[in-house]
Amino acid sequence: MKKILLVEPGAKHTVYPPIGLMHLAAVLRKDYDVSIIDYSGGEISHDVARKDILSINPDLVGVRVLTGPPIPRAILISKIAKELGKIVVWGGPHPTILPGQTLKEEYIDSVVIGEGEHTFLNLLRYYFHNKKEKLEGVGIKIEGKIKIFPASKHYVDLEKLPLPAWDIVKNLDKYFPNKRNNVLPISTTRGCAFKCGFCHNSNKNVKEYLGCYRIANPERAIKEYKFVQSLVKHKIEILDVGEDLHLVSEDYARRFCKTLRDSKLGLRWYTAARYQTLTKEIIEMMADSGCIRILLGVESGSERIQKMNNKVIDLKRAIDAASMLRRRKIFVTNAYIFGHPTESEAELNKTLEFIRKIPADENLIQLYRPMPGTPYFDICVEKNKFKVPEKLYEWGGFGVLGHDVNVSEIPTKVLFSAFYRTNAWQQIKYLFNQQRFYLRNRMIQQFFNNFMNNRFTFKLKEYLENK
Ligand code: B12
Repeated sequence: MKKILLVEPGAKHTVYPPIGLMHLAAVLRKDYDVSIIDYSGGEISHDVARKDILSINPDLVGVRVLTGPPIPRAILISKIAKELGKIVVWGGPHPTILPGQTLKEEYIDSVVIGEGEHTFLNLLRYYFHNKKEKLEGVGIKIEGKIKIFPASKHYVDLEKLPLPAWDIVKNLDKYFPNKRNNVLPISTTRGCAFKCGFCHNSNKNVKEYLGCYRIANPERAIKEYKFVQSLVKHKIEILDVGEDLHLVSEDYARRFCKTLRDSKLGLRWYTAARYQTLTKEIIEMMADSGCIRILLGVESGSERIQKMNNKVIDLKRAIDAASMLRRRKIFVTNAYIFGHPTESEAELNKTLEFIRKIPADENLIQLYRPMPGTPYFDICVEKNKFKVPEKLYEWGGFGVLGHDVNVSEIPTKVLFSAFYRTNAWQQIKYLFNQQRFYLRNRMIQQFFNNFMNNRFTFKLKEYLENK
C-alpha cells in the first residue's frame, strides 16, 4: 500500500485540529496508508520536520495551505519533502485561488483546487496506478509544463462522507486540554450560500471547484461528537459549529436546535449566523437547546458599503435580535471591517455609530486586508492600491498586524487611529465580558488561561515575529 503523509503547517500560536486533512484521510484510508502531522500551535524546525518525514517515509506529502503565516511553514516542509525525493501536493484555500503561481515553485508538483476528497483520490491514481487517468480539479506539472484541469462535477455528498479520521491524529488530547468544558470544532458545511465581497467563498475557483453550498444533517454533528469523545481523555461539552456560516436558514436552524435538544446529551454550542435568520422564535429555540455563543458579521454601517459587500443589515432588526440573544445569555460577537475598498471617512463614521447602537459582548474589529481572489481584492488591484505579490513566499505576511495596507479613501492616519483607538477600548471590554462568559459557563481553566493567552498577547507575539 502506498504511503501518504498529510501535513497541516498551521500557525505558531493557534492550536487547531486539522479538520480538512481528517476529511481527506477518511476517504483515502480505504486504499492508502495515511498519516497526519499537525504542526499548529508550535514552531517547525528543519530538523524536526525532516525527522518526522523520514520516520513515516511516505511516497507523497500533501500540505494544507492558507494565505498568510502558514505559507513560510508550508514552504519549509515542502522543500524538505522534495529534498527527500517525495511527490509534493498542495491543497486548501491558497493554492485553490492561485494554482498557477503556486506551481511555479520547483518543490511543488501539483495542487488540488477546491474540495479535495474526489480529486485527490483521482490524482493519487494518476501518480501511482495509471498515468492515463483523466485528471480533474487539479493543477500539475507534466513534462515540466504547468497544466490546470477543470473542476470535477463529482462533489462530496456530506451524508455519505465518512466521519473525519480523528483516530489517526496523534496526541488528540492536545486539542482538549481542560478537565471539563472542552470545545469540539465541527465542520458541517461546504461552500457558502452567500457572496460577500471580502470573502474567499466569492472566489471564482472556489465556487467552481467547491461546488454548490451544502450542509450536513444535524445528526452528523452528534455522531462526530460521540466519536471524538470516545477517543479523548477529557470531557467535551461544547460544540463549535461556527464555520463561515452555520445557521443559514430558519428551517435549518429549527432542525439543528431540535436535534441538539432531542439528543439529551446536554451539549452547549457556538454558532455563526446572519441577522436575518434570527427571529424571536429561533432565538428562543437556540437558547433552549444550549446555544451560548454566536458570531454575526455586520461589517459596515454604511448602506453603500453593505450593498457593495452583498450583505445588507437592517439596523433595527439587528438591535432587536442582539438584545434578545443577550437576554438569553447568548454571547454576541459582532464582526466589523474598517477600511473597505473605496470607503470614505463619513462611511466609517456610520460604522462607528452602528457599533455604539447594536448591543454586543464583543465587537470584533479588523482592518480590511485584501485576500487574493475576492471581489474586494479585484477593486484594490484596479485602483492600484497595493502591490500584488508575485512570488509565493510574499503572501506570508498577509493578515498580520504591522503589514497593514490602506485600500480605502480614508486618510491612513485617520483610519489607523480610528482602528487602534476603537479596538483598544473594545478589546478591554471584550476581555472583561469573555471572563464573565467563562465563569457563567463554568469554564474555569479557560478563565485562568485567558489572563495569559488573550487577543492582546496573541497579536503582540504575532507582530514581534513578523516584524
Ligand atoms: C476554522 C477556521 C479558522 C481557525 C483555524 C484555522 C485553520 N486551521 O483552518 C482560526 C480561527 C484560527 C482561523 C483564523 C483565520 N482564518 Co480561518 N477559517 C476557518 C474555517 C471557518 C474552517 C476551516 C475548516 O476546518 N474547513 C473545513 C475543511 C473540510 O475544509 P478545508 O480545510 O478547506 O479542506 C478541504 C479543501 O480545502 C481541500 N484541502 C485542504 N487541504 C488540503 C491538502 C491537500 C494535500 C489536498 C489534496 C486537499 C486539501 O480538501 C479538504 C476537504 O475537501 C475556514 C472556512 C472554511 N469553511 O473552510 C476559514 C478560512 C480558512 N479562514 C480564513 C481566514 C482569512 C482567516 C484569517 C486570516 C482571518 C483573520 N482576518 O484573522 C485567520 C488567520 C489564519 C491563518 N493565516 O493562520 C479564510 C482563508 C482564505 C485564504 N485565502 O487562506 C477562510 C477560507 C474563511 C473565508 N471564507 O474567507 N480560521
